[in-house]
Amino acid sequence: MTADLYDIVAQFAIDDVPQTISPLGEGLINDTYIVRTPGDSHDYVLQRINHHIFTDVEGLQRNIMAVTSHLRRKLEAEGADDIDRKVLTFVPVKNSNRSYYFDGENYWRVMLFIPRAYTYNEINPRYSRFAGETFGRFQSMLVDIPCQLTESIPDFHNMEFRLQQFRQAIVEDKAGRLDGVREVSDDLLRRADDMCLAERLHREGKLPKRICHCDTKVNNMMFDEDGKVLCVIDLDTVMPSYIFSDYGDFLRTGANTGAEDDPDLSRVGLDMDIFKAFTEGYLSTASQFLTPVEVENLPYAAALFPYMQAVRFFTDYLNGDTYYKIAYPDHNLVRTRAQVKLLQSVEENMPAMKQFIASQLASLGKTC
Ligand code: GN1
Ligand code: MG
Repeated sequence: MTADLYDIVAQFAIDDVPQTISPLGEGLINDTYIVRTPGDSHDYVLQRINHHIFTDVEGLQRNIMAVTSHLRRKLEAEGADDIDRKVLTFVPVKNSNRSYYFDGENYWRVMLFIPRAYTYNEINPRYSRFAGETFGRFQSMLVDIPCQLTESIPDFHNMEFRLQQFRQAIVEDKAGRLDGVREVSDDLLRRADDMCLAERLHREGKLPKRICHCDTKVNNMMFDEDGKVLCVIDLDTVMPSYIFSDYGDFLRTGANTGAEDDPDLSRVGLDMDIFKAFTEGYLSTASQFLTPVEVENLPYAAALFPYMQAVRFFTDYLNGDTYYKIAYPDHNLVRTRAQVKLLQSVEENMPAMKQFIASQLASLGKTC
């Protein structure tokens, strides 16, 4: 296995010979490695793209290259310093301008490793304010990207589509697990109509799709040694979506008092301090381009993402764990229960969230 990875890295336009290649990070989808080179030269990140999930690797890489070069141009125009730490840099395949390599079986890419940068799985209010600003800025910098991006996973955050997959999993009950967990599926189905609001608004022409990150998990941001956000990573899912994706998915991961897969549900809930700090940061950079319908439905977005994630984890559980990597047999069920608990807590906090957003808008001189 290790020897193969050295062969793969040798396909890319890197002068140094790697010294070590070892696993990096905690992604649930791709396989990621850190490629260390001797001395002071650049280190790299090698990734195997999960092409069973991202079936259009060509389109996905085209999205990523368009986004990173657009962000780089903007940073240059702003006169930003340290740009190589603020946007990802992909290394082309030797003697070509291809950004990925296909070895006959797997797709690979290499990017510069960002030195002195840290990711966190948990976040405090100070960092989450920066995170809000960062994702708001990310969306706003991409508002004028001069090309059409593809949906690297079609219908990725389409709630109606996720429910369709869920209903099919119930009918098929492939792993024979449904009988023991009917209360979970009933609980999820009860909320189905309300949760499809975004798709209805879009059909009515009231909700636009914009370029979003679509996987704004806390650990997809890199911070510098002073706790300032450097850049956003994990760009596979950058695609047209509703802004709810980035707002909602950050809160789902960053404002949970417990873990995404916490087996102790008493630990799981919405942390209102994180919610407030993130929302304040997000509105400070995004309110210029958001429409009233988008702003008004931010609390809905906070509920939508734990709900959608519960539906996705539970669908995978019913299908026999074919999508998410699992660490133990009931992992997807434990994840589902934790997401439902988070959703309940978001629902309880709905009035407080609405009030806070209204107060923020008032201080920015806007109404909703
Ligand atoms: C996956 O790769 P990772 O772990 O950042 C998933 C997200 C889920 C997340 C749940 C392509 O993200 O949509 O929210 O797991 N990515 C894909 O932890 O399905
Ligand atoms: Mg990730």
